[in-house]
Amino acid sequence: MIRELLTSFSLTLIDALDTLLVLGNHSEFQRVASLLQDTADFDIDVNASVFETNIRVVGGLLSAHLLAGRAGMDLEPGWPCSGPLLRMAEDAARKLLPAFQTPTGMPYGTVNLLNGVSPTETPVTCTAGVGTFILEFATLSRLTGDATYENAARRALRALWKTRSDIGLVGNHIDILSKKWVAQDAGIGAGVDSYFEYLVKGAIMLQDEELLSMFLEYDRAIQNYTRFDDWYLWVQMHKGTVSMPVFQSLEAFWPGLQSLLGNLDSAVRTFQNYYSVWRQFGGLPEFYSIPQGYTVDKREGYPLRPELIESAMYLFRATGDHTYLQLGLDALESIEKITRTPCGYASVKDLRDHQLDNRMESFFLAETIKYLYLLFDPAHFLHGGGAEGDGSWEEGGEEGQCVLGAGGFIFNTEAHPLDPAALYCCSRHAQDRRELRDVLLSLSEPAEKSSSKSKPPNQQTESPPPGQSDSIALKPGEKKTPPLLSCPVQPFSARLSILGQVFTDNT
Ligand code: DMJ
Repeated sequence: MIRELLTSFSLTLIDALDTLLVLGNHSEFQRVASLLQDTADFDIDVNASVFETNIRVVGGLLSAHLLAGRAGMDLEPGWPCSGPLLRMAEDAARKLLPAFQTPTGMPYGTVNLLNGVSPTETPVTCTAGVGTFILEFATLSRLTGDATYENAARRALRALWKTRSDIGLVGNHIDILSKKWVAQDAGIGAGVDSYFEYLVKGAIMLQDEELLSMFLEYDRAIQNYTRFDDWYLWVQMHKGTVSMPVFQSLEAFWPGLQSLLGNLDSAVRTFQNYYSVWRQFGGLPEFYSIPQGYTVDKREGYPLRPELIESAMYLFRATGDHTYLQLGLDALESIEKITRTPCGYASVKDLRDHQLDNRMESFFLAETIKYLYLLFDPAHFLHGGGAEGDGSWEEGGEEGQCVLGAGGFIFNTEAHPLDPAALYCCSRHAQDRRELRDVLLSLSEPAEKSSSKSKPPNQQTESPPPGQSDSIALKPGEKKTPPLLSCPVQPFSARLSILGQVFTDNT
């Protein structure tokens, strides 16, 4: 599937584009961004994974769009609320929307980019394939003013939330039409991982308490039923009995996520468990049997995944402990010594004998390299929180009203950074324009007529995303509440520290 995507719409180029900027290669970023604008085509007869296309292509284009100014690209007036890379991201996302047109709102796993969902498509989707859209889709909606994307992602999230078991867990694969759980293993790894990641990061990026409370409820059940000695096992979602006592390499994102929530002690202990596996093999095997302390048959490979390095980056930022730099050095050494080939870095087929595979995943360029670089560059602008004049923020928007990057960045699950300040700035401008239009309409037209025109076309049937209310005109008895985050008056990091108290109170 990914191979198909790669050849037909430049998946690797899109996935790797923002890494060029992170490494400081502006000229190559500009060349590739222009090349993509001239050549990438999503109007093709290809069956694509809805999840992968979203995290790699939509996410990659959105972050390239948001970073285009720093890369020295020519920006059109109105950027970051408009721009060619944003339009490309929207084109790609529009191709995914037919998958969400289901009675439940939960998406199919695969869509044909030209023809929509095949009538023979399976309705069985993994949990992450349902719940990993809010970051990209809300970014699109808030930058463009078209609420369709965020509404689709939220509808899917709410539908999935309702399917949790009586003990508060979700399984691995669900029938999106009947809402029946087809695979009932509950855990934090493959098939589920980024669902939890998006509840937390969505809560932070959108200052959204609904997403946060969903996560906190899941987290209570996860800690209760799946955690043993700071390992996380797989359990039956209805009974909580252990079904697979394995650690999967994909689970290594969890300590990083915990550190975002302020659960540092637990994050550090779990990281140490995972790091001990890394030291045993010089990499993380896809599956590791906890009771046996060894790899699992046919899952001995290490496809250069980023997750442990990603967690090391967050934990080094949070603690300053050099253990995390040591993991970075170990990773660099393994990657250079074991996986380097004349034309790329190869996935390790078997960590026991360091046999290589003839493939390199695009997440190696999008994530592994980026997180490694950021681990060793704590002053990088993507870490945020810098002082005025250190390049951590830039101006954007009409007449430069947007202060971009000042509140840090949220990485999507493919390590594509998204800028919450841009979202707030663009949705505020869209709101200003709607308010101005409402005022002008109310002056020129009779009351009922103007009220029927007050919604933008895309919001006629769906409610707008929070922060994008249609009108400033207050209904009788209604109080105007200030937005949770006001850009650019208050830096995002300041708001985050307040939200952090909510996180720690509950855990
Ligand atoms: C990436 O494609 C994403 O992080 C996804 O959520 C799962 N992990 C792979 C890389 O390991």
